[in-house]
Amino acid sequence: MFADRAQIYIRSGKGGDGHVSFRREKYVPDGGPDGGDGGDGGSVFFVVDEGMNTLSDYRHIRKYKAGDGEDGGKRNCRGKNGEDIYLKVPKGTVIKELTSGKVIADMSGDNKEYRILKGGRGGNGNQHYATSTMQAPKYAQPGQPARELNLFLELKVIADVGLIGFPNVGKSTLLSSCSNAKPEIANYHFTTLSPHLGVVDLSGGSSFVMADIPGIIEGASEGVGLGFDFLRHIERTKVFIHVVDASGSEGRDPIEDIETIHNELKKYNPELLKRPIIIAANKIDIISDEPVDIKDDGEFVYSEGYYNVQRIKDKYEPLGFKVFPISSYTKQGVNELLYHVSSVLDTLDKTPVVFEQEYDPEVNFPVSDEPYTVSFDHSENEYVVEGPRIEKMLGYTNLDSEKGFAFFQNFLKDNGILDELEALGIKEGDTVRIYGFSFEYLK
Ligand SMILES: Nc1nc2c(ncn2[C@@H]2O[C@H](COP(=O)(O)OP(=O)(O)OP(=O)(O)O)[C@@H](O)[C@H]2O)c(=O)[nH]1
Ligand SMILES: [Mg+2]
Repeated sequence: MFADRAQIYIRSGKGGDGHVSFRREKYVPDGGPDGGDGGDGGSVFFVVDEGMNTLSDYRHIRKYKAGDGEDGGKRNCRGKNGEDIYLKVPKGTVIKELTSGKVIADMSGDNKEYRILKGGRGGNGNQHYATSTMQAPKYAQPGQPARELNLFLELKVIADVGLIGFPNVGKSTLLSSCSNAKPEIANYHFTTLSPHLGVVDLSGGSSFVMADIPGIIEGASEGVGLGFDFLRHIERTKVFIHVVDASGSEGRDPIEDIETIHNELKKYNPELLKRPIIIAANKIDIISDEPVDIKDDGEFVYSEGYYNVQRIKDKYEPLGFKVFPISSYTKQGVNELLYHVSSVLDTLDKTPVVFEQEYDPEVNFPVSDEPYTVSFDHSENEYVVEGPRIEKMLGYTNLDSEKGFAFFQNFLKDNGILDELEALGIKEGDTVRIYGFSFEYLK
């Protein structure tokens, strides 16, 4: 099976702990603190690899961990940073949080590299905590914890035009006849099992990308056939070419086929039906214009296929669909179809369909309800907020980013910590210390 979905687990590196130690030198009796800082944990990145077109690698290996930062050492020795990891994915991969299904990032367009989890910051060694009143600090900051995420990766191809239709109607034949793509073509259903992309170059300079997806059958939107696996790939395409077998060579009625597929699209995502759909009435080369019979009154009777193109036009043109009789096989009518598609694309917004972020790993994570304390440190003239909950929160939050900082401020507010500081008499401009970070208090 085509691997265009995968579930993986990722973890960033833990920050190394700061070290507690004191200088010991000959002839120097009481050395000052010289505990080094912990190294930063490694981050996890996603990068687009233009050469990749499936997620199959992620089916074999499902756990990815960045390196932990090393703890700090004696003599101001800083721990080594943990190794970052870069996970390569094909262009068009949408990264979602597994349980909520919310989009974290869409690796398409300009988004070629995305840091999904930042490694934990290394903790400060005790050398940072020496003050005029505390010359031998026994405190060193622990490194920030590692963070983890379970992800769902989905490849949604990027193309301007999507070929849709029942199996065996000639979608792949059409793609191969007008582009550089070489999809498999055969006279059986579900020949195509994965999307193929081809670039269609028209004389005159315009070009577009066309995607051939596997055939759609009734129930596809509920998972029949390969169901969702297929429909997902046309979510980004702006225009559809709906290919039907106008010759009726398999004994099905093309109008019923069109209705069935419109229904499946609607059930899957009603937005899809709002996009332009152009009908390609295919296989006209095998529609015979020889009569098969003559009525008593002398009128010719033709095969069913003979009437199909007109029936399709009569029904769909008044509804606003353009109908092009074509043969993917002999290429009859194909150019007219392609030039029309190109002119429709010209009228549409060029920006690709991109999935917006719904979940930000920097700010969405479980908040514990462990205790915290708020106090005033008279010797330092600072307000101090501490406790396991605060430390954990701080560990998770990237205070260097504006969003992370705003999030942490909200956290302090929502948990009543600001109220407690106020109750202790804090004033604008006073200093608040939280695990080695100092902030000026602003209302
Ligand atoms: N005579 C004739 N045969 C065609 C035409 N287009 C496709 N075929 C034949 O129809 C069969 C199916 O063609 P494909 O292009 O594989 O059809 P498909 O829609 O991609 O099928 P799936 O991948 O199974 O969904 C093949 O045997 C083709 O040679 C056409 O215009 N005329
Ligand atoms: Mg095919």
